[in-house]
Amino acid sequence: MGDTIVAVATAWAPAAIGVVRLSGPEALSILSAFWKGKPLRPRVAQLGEVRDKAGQLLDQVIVTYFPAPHSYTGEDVIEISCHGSPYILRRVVELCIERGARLARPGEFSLRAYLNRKISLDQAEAIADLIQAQSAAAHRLALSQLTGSYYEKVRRFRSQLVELLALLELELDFSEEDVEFASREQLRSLLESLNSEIVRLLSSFKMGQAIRQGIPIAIVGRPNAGKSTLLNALLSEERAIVSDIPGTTRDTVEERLFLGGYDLRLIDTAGLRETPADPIEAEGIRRTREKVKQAFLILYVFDAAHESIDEAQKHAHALLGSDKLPPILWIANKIDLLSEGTRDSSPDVLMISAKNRAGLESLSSAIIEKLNAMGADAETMISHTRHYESFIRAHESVKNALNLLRAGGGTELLAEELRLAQAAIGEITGEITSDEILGHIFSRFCIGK
Ligand SMILES: Nc1nc2c(ncn2[C@@H]2O[C@H](COP(=O)(O)OP(=O)(O)OP(=O)(O)O)[C@@H](O)[C@H]2O)c(=O)[nH]1
Ligand SMILES: [Mg+2]
Repeated sequence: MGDTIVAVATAWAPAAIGVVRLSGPEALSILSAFWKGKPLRPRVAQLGEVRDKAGQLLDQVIVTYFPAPHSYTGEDVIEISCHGSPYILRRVVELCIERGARLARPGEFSLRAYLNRKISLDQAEAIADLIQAQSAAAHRLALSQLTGSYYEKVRRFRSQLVELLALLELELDFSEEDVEFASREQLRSLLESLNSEIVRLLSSFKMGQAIRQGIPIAIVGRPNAGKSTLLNALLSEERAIVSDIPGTTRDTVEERLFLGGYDLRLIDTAGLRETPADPIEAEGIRRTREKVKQAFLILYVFDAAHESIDEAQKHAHALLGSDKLPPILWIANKIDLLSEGTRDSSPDVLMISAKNRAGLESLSSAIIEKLNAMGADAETMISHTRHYESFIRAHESVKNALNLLRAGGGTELLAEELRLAQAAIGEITGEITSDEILGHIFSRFCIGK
């Protein structure tokens, strides 16, 4: 800290405008060396020129000056909006460096914002998420962590723990007098509700993480059922090879699909059968089983011209087992080959013709409905491993505290557990942290943020 950093804050590609950002005590004096315009007034966009050392005009720019502490980083910040030419942007950055600025590291502006207490650590992570969010769901989670329900929940947990702890500590101060400031009954009920809220939050982690990274959904079924045809139909693109030879798909094929505000990782797999034709197909089937384990949802496709739903389900369970399977959507394909009367319609089965792109809308709605039923539409979710690990520790301590209460344990031990829980949650917001953690978090950022 202490030095002045500079970076291009927008993307490196020709665009209408591009922004160079300076932050630090020398920001104003660095700018004034090449700025030709009226003296800068705080938080006013001002038109002027950038001229190089020889006095040559480089660009007409708009400059905004945010004096400390009312800026993103809490330091003096200057934003120079240039024409978005990568050449101009590079030259402006060079001019700043010639005058003593240093090129910022990834996330360094946000790191300074955190160190100057403009944002908390979980908010800094949320800003990185917001920039990277590609789906409505990921955007919603990032906002929830930035200023919304997740942000508030974490702070409420912490303040509840602080309050309880204060009562217990008061009791310890007066320990000679054998008084109970905190009613044990009240304490227990508060801790129990805290406990169940943490348990609920912990269970959201897998989905929260998948929403940020893409929710894996596997298309599974016997060879020739039409899985690859379905993948192509959903993507509206001839992505996977389709043929009437069973065992066409050897390796898994994965593509992103944005559907209903979710970022999905749609995985086409090798058809499952008991007796693979060769070792390559056997390896393909092994990979299918792997993908099934990782998937959040299975689209099980069967050929309705050859199998009834009952037969298909029996086969599926024989091939996949029924242990710990993700939820399954049953999809009867090739209904174009069936005459009206023979369609075995059941409310649990989606009837489609992948080849004719029939029934895809109902299938898409069913996928979204299933994900929502799994809690994917919740707003308050844990989406970072770092938070998850802290919550696990907070949970351990809350559980220990409850056990102590039930066993009539001493105030001292109880207070210690609450202190640990409070510290674990303090790590999430960044009140307690190490340089190693900071380095890891801010390296995820882009340069200029
Ligand atoms: N009539 C009809 N044929 C279909 C339909 N969907 C797929 N097919 C045909 O079924 C055959 C197999 O399709 P694929 O999509 O390659 O089947 P797959 O399940 O990926 O098969 P593997 O990769 O071998 O496991 C191809 O000849 C497709 O044209 C459909 O809805 N109707
Ligand atoms: Mg295939």
